[in-house]
Amino acid sequence: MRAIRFALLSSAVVLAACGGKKEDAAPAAEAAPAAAAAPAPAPAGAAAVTGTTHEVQMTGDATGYKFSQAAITVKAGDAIKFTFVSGGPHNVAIDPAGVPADVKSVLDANFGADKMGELSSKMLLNAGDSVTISFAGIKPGVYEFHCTPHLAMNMKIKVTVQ
Ligand SMILES: [Cu+2]
Repeated sequence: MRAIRFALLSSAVVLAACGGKKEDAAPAAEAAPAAAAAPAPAPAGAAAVTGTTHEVQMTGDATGYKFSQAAITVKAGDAIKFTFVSGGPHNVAIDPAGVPADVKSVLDANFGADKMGELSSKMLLNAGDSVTISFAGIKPGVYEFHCTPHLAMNMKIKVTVQ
């Protein structure tokens, strides 16, 4: 039975390598068993994530434009992964005026090297696109983020860093 399962997995790998349909996610999972236990990688240029990566969805439909929660509490060292679900484009940004001077450069870098501008993430254009912001090295406080395209529609999320 074990040999048969191995043979099936092997043929799935060959099919995937040839551009055939993906039969099974198992071979990829087996290839990288350590990935699940390790903290999520920080975006390029950002301080390393040492804690939890929280998931937040970004949606837009007939009921409005919003983050999946209006407020979230994280610990320094955590990260938030923002994922475009519907109604984009979306991004994640914060008004520089709302960021203490001694936090600004670290938080800006924590948006990642592909950010669109100071304290403003890249634009997410397609469903499934995401941006991860590291909160490593960020002083405890309350930070009010928004989506730039939908700021006028009140698409905001309050992040409390403990
Ligand atoms: Cu938006």
